[in-house]
Amino acid sequence: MTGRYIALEGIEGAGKSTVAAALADHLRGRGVEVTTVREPGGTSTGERIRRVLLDPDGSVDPWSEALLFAAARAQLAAETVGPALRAGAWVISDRSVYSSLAYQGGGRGLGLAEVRTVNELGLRGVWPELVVLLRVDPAVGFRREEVRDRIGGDGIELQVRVSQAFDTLASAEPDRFAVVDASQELDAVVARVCEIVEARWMTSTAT
Ligand code: T5A
Repeated sequence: MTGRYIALEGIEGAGKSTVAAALADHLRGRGVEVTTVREPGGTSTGERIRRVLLDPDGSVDPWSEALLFAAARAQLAAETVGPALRAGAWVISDRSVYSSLAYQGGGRGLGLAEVRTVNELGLRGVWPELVVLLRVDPAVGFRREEVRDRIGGDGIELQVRVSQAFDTLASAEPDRFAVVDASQELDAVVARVCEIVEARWMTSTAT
């Protein structure tokens, strides 16, 4: 048996962490075994890489940045996500490989295809089955964010480019992506995301 791999995506302040936790609670309430992870991070190695990547005082070249995100993700796939899926758990991930495509590929201008290739090498098929894109105006997301990391500190212009890249990715893979208006009240966003997941995989047992 294999589980389901669901990623919450979007720009800073879209609500990914909050909605990922609420979705995990919802699914556990429905009897599903859930593993939650975040990117970058989620493993001891990955959390160390996270500190390097997000240190506001750090200096990281764009390709070094892309490769560090890919390295943290490869570790997470090997150590946590792959084994959880093989054991039949559902993995809810706060960000995923699609963040690298949007931020490094689109936002930093390294190219979506190039960044996809380096990530594919490390992930070896461990790839999100459903990507929920929480879509919000960059100015709104930016206002919601309480603490700015090194990448958030690069300003709203980066967020605008990242947001455009997410839209491109969603259009290119409409079966994998579900786009949700994250400018709504939080309760409405959570309800919509739970509804999408239920409709995709749990319709026959939905209450
Ligand atoms: N990154 C990451 C890359 O460049 N490449 C990659 O491959 C990866 C994986 C770290 C940084 O790394 C970059 C992107 C980031 O710059 P992170 O730790 O996920 O990524 O950091 P952020 O995205 O910056 O996390 P945030 O916490 O800002 O955003 P979230 O998770 O989208 O938002 P959340 O849930 O924490 O909510 C923020 C606030 O908004 C409120 C919440 O209550 C909270 O106070 N909120 C709402 N308020 C009103 N209405 C709603 N609908 C709301 N939804 C949330």
